[in-house]
Amino acid sequence: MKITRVRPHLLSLPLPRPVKTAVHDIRTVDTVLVEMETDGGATGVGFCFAFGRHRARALHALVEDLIPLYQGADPRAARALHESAWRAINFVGHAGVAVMALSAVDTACWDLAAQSAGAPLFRLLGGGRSRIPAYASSGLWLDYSADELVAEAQRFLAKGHRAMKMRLGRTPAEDLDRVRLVREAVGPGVRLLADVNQGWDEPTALRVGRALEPFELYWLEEPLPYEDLEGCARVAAALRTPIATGETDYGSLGMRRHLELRAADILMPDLQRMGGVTGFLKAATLCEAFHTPVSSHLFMEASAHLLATAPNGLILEHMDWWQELFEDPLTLVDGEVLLPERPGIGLGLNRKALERFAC
Ligand code: SMN
Ligand code: MG
Repeated sequence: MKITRVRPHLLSLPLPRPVKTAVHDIRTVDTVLVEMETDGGATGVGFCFAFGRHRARALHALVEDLIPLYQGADPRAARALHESAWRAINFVGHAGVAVMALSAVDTACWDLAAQSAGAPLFRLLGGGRSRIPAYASSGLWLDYSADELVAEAQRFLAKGHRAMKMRLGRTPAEDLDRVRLVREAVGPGVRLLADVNQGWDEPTALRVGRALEPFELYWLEEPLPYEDLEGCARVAAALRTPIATGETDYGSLGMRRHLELRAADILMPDLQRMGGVTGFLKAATLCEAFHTPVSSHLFMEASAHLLATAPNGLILEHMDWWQELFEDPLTLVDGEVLLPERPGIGLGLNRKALERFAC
């Protein structure tokens, strides 16, 4: 079995409305989707993205750079191919756009490896769970009015979600009021998560974090600038609410720094910053060795398989921005995502959407 063609598609996906967090102001999700074909006629899919077309063009160039390494190779050697690609990008760096581009290629390659085994990816990897708890994350943004927050929380419940994430980082008083409002709207039985997107300093995190404790947040995410791991460790040690971080760091070594410093209670490796399925598996195993649960960040399509595989896989971030690209998007039942039983990642490609979003 041989990879005969690797095709990167540059896409720009519009959002239903601009997205605002303490660090993001997003209008389009500029995506590079990688289609990888074999001589047997199978197609594997992976993608990476950035906010901004020029940044996505940089990703596209780095995917093109990796194509000669994969073309002609057997996709069942996904891990070995990742190893050679990792060595090849040494000079440009094991972080940033090179790793993000590798992630898309590595994920497409694993999709093919699982297809060739006739198994869904999570089964090829030895996973035993066919559903995984998920939390709604495409919403409850920082600029929503109080009415919009409540309406969206109710919409999530109506869709079957039993967990959801809101964003913090306005004034401390507003943050407290907004958490109270959403908690009252959803009731005590729903898991409510809050993401500060690095918007606080340490004293604010300690003060507001303590004031939030009566609302029983499932977790408090990225309270501090991502590089302040020591500060985050102090916040995690001081608060009763679990702290989740990790989405902004690169590679399993990035996760190791968090683990060694006990910077958080839960880590959330981001597929594209881990360098794809291969890197995510390493990160999840490392977390397991440190008795730390893992969640995911965006990329729910491949991450669902990875969390279903990891014994320490906790909960999946349900972010629907890319759903339209797939023929058979993931389905949610009673707040859990069902793992597709089709071979590979198992979602197929929606060709019409590829055309519609092409740049
Ligand atoms: C997030 C990341 C990227 C874009 C929007 C929101 C957020 C998350 O940090 O965890 O979903
Ligand atoms: Mg986040």
